[in-house]
Amino acid sequence: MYKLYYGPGACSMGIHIMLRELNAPFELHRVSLMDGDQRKPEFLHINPRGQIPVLVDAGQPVREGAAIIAYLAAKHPTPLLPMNPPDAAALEWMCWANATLHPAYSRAMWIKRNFANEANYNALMTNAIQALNTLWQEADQVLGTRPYLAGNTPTMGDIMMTVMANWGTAQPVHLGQNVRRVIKDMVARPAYQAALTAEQVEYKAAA
Ligand SMILES: N[C@@H](CCC(=O)N[C@@H](CS)C(=O)NCC(=O)O)C(=O)O
Repeated sequence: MYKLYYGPGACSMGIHIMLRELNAPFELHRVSLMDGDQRKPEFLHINPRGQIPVLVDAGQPVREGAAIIAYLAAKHPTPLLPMNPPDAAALEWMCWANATLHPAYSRAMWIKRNFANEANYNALMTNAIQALNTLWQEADQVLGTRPYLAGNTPTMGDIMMTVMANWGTAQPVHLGQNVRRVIKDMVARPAYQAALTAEQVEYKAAA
């Protein structure tokens, strides 16, 4: 039985959806980022970085979203991330979501958390939103040439991108029509719907 430390609607939701897609046995442990649970000693013991997601497999913590996804895909062969042989495009887009799109959102959120004065805040936020729009434009262009980010079938990159598309930012982010087509498709999957219900999250980005 896996244990997943998650925050409702956070990046951990992609792992939650994956566990459901794989029909893997798991239990959820909620970490409230709003309440600062991630900085409490009992959680820092599990992840000294004070971040979710963490997957615990038979007492062994697996940290970092991309590592957890690759770990699960290696243990439970899945078309969502073929590992044997490895699918380069599926790995690339899974990492794009986790290691490129996610930090771009974090940047926008950290400005909100840390801004020094109103003038700086507005300039930094506009810049951060522009960076996000450039990334979404790239995804939209790719999705204009093929059904899903990595080719003809959905992979973890599509799921992670869909989770992040639902994150609120202080200024609107533009999602193109091809991105919207794919996120609607992802959200309609039973595993996605079940994860939204379990985490009590409303999906707003596909409207
Ligand atoms: N590189 C990490 C990033 C994880 C991350 O930023 N998680 C956010 C939630 S989406 C978090 O736990 N934030 C807590 C905080 O910033 O205090 C990963 O991919 O696992």
